[in-house]
Amino acid sequence: EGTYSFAAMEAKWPQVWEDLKVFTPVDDGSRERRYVLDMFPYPSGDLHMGHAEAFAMGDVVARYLRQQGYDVLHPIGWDSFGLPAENAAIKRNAHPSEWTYANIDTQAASFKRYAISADWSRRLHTSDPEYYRWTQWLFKRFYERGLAYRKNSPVNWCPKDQTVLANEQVVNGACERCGTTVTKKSLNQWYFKITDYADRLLDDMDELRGHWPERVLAMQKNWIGRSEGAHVKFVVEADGGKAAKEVTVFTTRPDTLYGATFFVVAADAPLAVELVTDEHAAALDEYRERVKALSEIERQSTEREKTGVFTGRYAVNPLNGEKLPVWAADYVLADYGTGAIMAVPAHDQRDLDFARAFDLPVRAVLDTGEEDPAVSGTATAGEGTLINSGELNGLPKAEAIPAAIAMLERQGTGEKFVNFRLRDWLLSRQRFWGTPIPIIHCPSCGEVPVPDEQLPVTLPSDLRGEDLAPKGTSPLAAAESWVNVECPTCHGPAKRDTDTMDTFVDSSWYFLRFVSPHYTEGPFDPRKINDWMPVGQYVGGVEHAILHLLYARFFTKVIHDLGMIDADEPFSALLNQGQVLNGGKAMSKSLGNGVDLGEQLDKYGVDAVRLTMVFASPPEDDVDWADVSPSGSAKFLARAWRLAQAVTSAAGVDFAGGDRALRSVTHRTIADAAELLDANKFNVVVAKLMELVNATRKAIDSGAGAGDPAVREAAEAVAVILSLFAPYTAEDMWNLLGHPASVANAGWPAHDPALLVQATVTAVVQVQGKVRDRLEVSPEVSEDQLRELALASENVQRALDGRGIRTVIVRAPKLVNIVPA
Ligand code: ANZ
Ligand code: ZN
Repeated sequence: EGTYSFAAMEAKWPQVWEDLKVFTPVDDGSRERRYVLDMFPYPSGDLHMGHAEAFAMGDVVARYLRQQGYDVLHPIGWDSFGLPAENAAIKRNAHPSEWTYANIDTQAASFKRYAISADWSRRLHTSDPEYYRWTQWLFKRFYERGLAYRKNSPVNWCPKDQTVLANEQVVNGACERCGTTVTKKSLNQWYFKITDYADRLLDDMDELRGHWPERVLAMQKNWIGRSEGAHVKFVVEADGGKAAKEVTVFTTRPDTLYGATFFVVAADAPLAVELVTDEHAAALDEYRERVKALSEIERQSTEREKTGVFTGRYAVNPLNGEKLPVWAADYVLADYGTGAIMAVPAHDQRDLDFARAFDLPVRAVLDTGEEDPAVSGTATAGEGTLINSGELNGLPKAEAIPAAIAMLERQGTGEKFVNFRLRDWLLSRQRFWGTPIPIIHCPSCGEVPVPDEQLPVTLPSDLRGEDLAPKGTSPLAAAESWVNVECPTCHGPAKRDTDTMDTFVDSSWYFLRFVSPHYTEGPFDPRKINDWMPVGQYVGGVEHAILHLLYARFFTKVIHDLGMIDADEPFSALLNQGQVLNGGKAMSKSLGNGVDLGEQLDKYGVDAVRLTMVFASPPEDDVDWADVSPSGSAKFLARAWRLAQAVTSAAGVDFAGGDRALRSVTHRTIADAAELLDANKFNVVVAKLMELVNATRKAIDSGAGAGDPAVREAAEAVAVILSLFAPYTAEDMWNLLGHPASVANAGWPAHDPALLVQATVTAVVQVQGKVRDRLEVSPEVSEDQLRELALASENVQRALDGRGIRTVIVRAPKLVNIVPA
């Protein structure tokens, strides 16, 4: 008799699984396919508690689908380009690949110990030339379609990391990575034209509703930020030595045009400088300096007092010819809409605050029944009818909007316009450890893409340490033998583009590469891709709610448009697992509340840690490690394991003659677990499993006994269901029960619906005191049900022989006595 030893199991089973290729899909179409994917890790150090939680959840899904008979693709790889490797290389005078691949090896060993049911033969790393060759190839296809382009533009610049940041990487005006205040710099940068896909990215979210967390969809919707309204052209009159100029505004409220009393341009936009008269130029300059020092958050705060300067110019309202003073202010953003607005203080609070600060007129044009905003200081935004608005008077707001647009269109001064908050994706990085942009700049030919057959453009291997330190230009610029090349078109001297790609590019298509990671003729095998895509269940943290998921959706749509895949959404279902906290707070160095995953695994075993992650809460909720009990999980696992040890009947025994009460619990657990798993209620499944283990133990100790076939049936069901959460214990149980490895492919046990109903009792039916029938009924049968069943009995009807009924006495569930009239 052995005792439960997680260490012995962890030493024994991984090799068996590897030899049997248990987690490699057969991929031959003989079984329906399912693709389950966890967001791939970044190789910083070893795995941590967060990985342990996320990958436990994804593995439950993969293992469950495998038990259900699907051919499951559950791959693993690494998102292995990125800044931390480069910083480590600078510090250690090394090449970033050394740090990266050493960490990957560490993490891979931990994943294997953690028994992720991954197909290791499909392992990929985005920093491998075999991978980034195809990232470059895809970039070229985007480029050919006009979806990758270069433009000179002010960009977010981190003075410490010396690199450009995407808007998304600027958090509260500071660099997401190092917290340094971000400044602006003008650079020639590569962009992906994601804005071309804004409508589709928004509309196709309908397909995802119900399968993705509502909160993620809401965040994407808000990020895309579709606003319906109009573009309206105002002419800023010639003045102060400057010529007249047409300036367009974006407004969602063209119905309020008659209520515009002033005009505002973004103070930090070039337009402000262009418009200002000489007289006001110095004031504007000074104001612009002040604005630059503010963070985006401060600028957009509605709490802050409104500031601005008059430009000395007037804009003419196209509908009524009124002259509106043009101001420059920071509450109007340079990079939203057109960077200029018509201000309607009566109906827009920001404009009203500004009007009150600078004593500008307020004119209500919508009668909403509320107090006059000029008096109350509160802009009115409700429904109402138009006033003070010429030909629009009397119209309700909903009709006035299209009417105003129609007037503008007739005049040629405006048109309906849909504005998006979404910006094009800035993908250039002036860093080393990323995918080189496959473009050559030739003095005579201009931008020349590197021919496909010359891909990949590999990173030079001789740059290391200080060579990689930020200098404001890409470190690649210093690698002269790498930079200077022959132009593929004219064969004259030319230079490689020295920027590398945002690592979000690498992660925007890795799920496609997993389908055929060793394919050499393209990014993926066209004969295979539609077999697996889209991913049926994607699992990852909510921190990727916007960028990664939006970019992956964009890539998938473009690749779909290239005719390369059928799917135009990459992830049919998304699960955001919660975080692992300690003491109610996220684990962090500064709080010193980090929990080391390796130590937990050493102490409690892999299975106990995995089970705890899953059992502690629904998968979407956070787990507070201070509140959980891996030792409780470990005790439960040993208890389950001992069931298998106790069973004395032989494998293959017919369960039919087994104890009915225990069989009923087993079959109910199997049926409930499947339903709960389909709804991602993993924690409840574990609770049910605990009940089944208790019931089985009771049957062994004080009921049917260890030799009863029902006990074997229960122990086998425990092993199969447990294999989703605690693969080592389950495999060991399966082995004790006399089955060959692996329990992972045992198949989900079928449940017998007849066994789901509880055992019956016998109800006696009497007519005039004589027993006329016996009915098998549920112990829960109601009086009414039992009365109906008794009266429906043929024997009873024969005994009544057409007589009416005086009374029926029912004592559910045992007795019915019928007294005839
Ligand atoms: C006149 C007006 C009257 C407006 C009114 C609103 C209410 P969303 O919905 O976010 O798209 N706006 C336009 N561009 C802006 C910019 N660059 N910076 C700051 N504000 C800007 O908002 C569109 C509205 O925000 C536009 O409609 C404009 O103000 C303002 F009763 O025009 B509105
Ligand atoms: Zn050339």
